[in-house]
Amino acid sequence: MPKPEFIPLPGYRQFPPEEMKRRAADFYEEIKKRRTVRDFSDQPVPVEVIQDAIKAAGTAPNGANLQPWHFVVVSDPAVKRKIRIEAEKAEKEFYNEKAPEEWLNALEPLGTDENKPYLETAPCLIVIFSKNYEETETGEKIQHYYVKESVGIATGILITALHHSGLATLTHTPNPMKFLNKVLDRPSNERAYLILVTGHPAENAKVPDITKKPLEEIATFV
Ligand code: IYR
Repeated sequence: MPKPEFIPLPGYRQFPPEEMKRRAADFYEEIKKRRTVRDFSDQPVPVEVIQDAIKAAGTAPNGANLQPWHFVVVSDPAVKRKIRIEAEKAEKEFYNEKAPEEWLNALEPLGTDENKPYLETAPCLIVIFSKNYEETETGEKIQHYYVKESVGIATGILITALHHSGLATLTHTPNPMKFLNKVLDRPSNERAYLILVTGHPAENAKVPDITKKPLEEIATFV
């Protein structure tokens, strides 16, 4: 990568403390309404919303600014169907054979199982791929760094952006996910990271009545 010029921080705004506190509190009020949804309606979503959310995800801090990610947006019903069939195959094995008892017990309160109808019902599946390296047109291999961390942060921003637009999401990780390279025709340097099921919640969508740990439990101020 050529050495960039250094420029004054673009678009930075400092807020007076009171305004800063209000903004922080407002954002918490907004983001705490995000819930993982498993009942989706088939109502379509504007592609511009998905495009802007992915652009937001693409601003994530990442290793050496090599941006080790690729997002595949699936709305074609035939492709969604293929993904559902393969995911349910993998999940059937997970729930019935591979998952240790302790893991199944941990999942019990969430009521998940091998059936994944939302992979077809939801209008949009965003399949996130991580890239451990990149190959240039001349065949040169460019190593990527902190790939999992980078893609995790980008995914967090993507979820936040979609929530901010009024869409619901579900992070789905069929195990294993190798089939996604084949179904979506992605190259071997890409590895499926997760499927972000995206859309509007079904009218009667229900979520488990669970809580988040309080601040004292998740943070220490020294
Ligand atoms: N991938 C499976 C199992 C699963 C695992 C965890 I950890 C969850 O928080 C939820 C589900 C599935 O999607 O059902």
